[in-house]
Amino acid sequence: MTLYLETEAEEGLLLYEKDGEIHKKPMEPAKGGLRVRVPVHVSPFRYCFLLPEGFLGSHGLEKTLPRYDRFFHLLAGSLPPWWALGTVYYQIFPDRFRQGRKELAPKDGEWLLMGRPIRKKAWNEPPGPEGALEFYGGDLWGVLEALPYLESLGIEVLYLTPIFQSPSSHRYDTEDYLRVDPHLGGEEALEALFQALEKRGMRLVLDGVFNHVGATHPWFQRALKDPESPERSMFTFYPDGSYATFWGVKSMPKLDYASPLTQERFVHGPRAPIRYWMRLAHGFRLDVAHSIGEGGTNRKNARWLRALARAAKEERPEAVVFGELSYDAIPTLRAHTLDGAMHYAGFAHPVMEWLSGRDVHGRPVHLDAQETWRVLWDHYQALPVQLRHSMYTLLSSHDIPRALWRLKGDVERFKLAYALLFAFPGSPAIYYGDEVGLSQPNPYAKWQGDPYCRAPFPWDEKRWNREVLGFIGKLVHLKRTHPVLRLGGLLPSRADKEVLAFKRRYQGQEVWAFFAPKGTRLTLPRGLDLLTEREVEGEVEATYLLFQPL
Ligand code: ARE
Repeated sequence: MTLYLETEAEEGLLLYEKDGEIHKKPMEPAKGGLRVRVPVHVSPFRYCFLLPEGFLGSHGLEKTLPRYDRFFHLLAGSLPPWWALGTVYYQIFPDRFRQGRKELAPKDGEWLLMGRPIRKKAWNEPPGPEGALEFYGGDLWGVLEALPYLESLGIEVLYLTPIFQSPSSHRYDTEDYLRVDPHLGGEEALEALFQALEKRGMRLVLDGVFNHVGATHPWFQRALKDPESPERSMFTFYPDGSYATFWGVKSMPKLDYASPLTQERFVHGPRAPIRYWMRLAHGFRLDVAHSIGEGGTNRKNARWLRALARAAKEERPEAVVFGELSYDAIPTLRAHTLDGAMHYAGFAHPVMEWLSGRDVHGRPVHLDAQETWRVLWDHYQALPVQLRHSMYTLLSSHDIPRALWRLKGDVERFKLAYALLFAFPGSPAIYYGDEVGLSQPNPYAKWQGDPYCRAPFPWDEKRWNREVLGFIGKLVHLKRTHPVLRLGGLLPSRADKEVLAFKRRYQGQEVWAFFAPKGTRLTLPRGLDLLTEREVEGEVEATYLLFQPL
């Protein structure tokens, strides 16, 4: 395989690791930089460069030889499908997006969840503190109805949070993996949605909750009631009678992947949901991917992530399988596991900390543009080279406060954040409603995402922020029509306390991106302002700018 390095340097060496030793290979000049053929003999293949100005590894230039974990990592073997590179996702929380068939909605008090009756709320009521118990009655027929809207926005892939039969409104407590929740329209609605998406050239990613099941799942009920049952092996029971869970949540007993029965039911068997549903999906997001493993822990985590991804691809070779990795995604991704990650630490957290002055829990933090850039750059550089463009990258999600709310309704700053999301490498994800300026009801004094970030989508267009909608639509269009934004490498540019700037470069095309919440003055050559489609040259004032030199 040939590696290209975009650089001004005229000579350089490739340094790579083999059998614990460093080997050297001279690089030859190529257009815009240097080139070298690499002998990939193990995966990950670890390498860095020696250039006249120093060693270049995943943490940037260093004066001395970097440690191995600061080398670049190249994976051999299966790659993310081509369509997942820089693609535009739209995340839907099915109970809250759109109601297609009123009669499907659960009725007030229809069943108990953790001993309490569920509630049916009106579409325009704000979400209250009872999250999991509150149903609005959105369904998959509603999503189907909304496809013209989503297509006109330019969305390429829908990611739905769980849709299988479950007692809560978030449906992360699965009761039956082979049944689409009847309140969402059942398999008939999923099939119709899938067909309609395919017709439009769009795709569907489902949420795979395979770390735990819901406590009402018959497998767990059997295990709980009968210690002799075969299902007992699927979970981890402790001597005091308690059992392993997701995060201490009793209604979510954790699966033990050491059990052959768990393996059969979730990985190898034909009815393993990740196989079974590949007929009606193009991929899966693995919920709590970092936690899946054996013995009530994440032991052999990489092994089981790999096995799950392989199972999906056996059914559909072009499937995408990415993990929810809410901490440091790098070690998991380097271990040859998944096609990418729904991640927070590498983008959403630093960007929102910089722009809002608070972390995801509402604690004050101070991060300037330069420090923010450092985090983004380090994370990007440290990713396995093949996965940089398939990372599911977001600003808002169903687990964290909405970006607009965190920015206290400051639309200009919100636009800046979205422009940065779309300019940065990765697959940008729009959380339903962000594009029309949907925010959260509660005051800032009570800092919380879930359940307040899950308000129903406002279909009354009078409530839409048209400016935001037009702006995000424009960003989607730019991402889709400019291969440089989709596939281009990332290059550092100016970074100081006030301005975060970088370049993207791809096959001779460049885009320069500038972000300065307080405004900045730039001196530019002749070029195009991609957002306004106007030609600019010389001194300009900007808070954000996507610029293409001519
Ligand atoms: C409910 C309540 C919460 C309460 C929680 C614990 O609504 O207010 O805090 O219970 O008692 C699902 C539902 C949630 C529900 C939860 C438990 O959607 O509404 O919460 O089940 O019943 C961490 C994990 C990460 C996880 C997030 C939520 O590492 O895997 O927390 N995300 C997934 C899904 C969730 C889902 C589950 C897991 C369970 O996306 O929607 O919850 O299936 C910071 C923190 C991290 C945190 C991360 C992301 O970085 O430090 O710990 O991740 O943010 O939020």
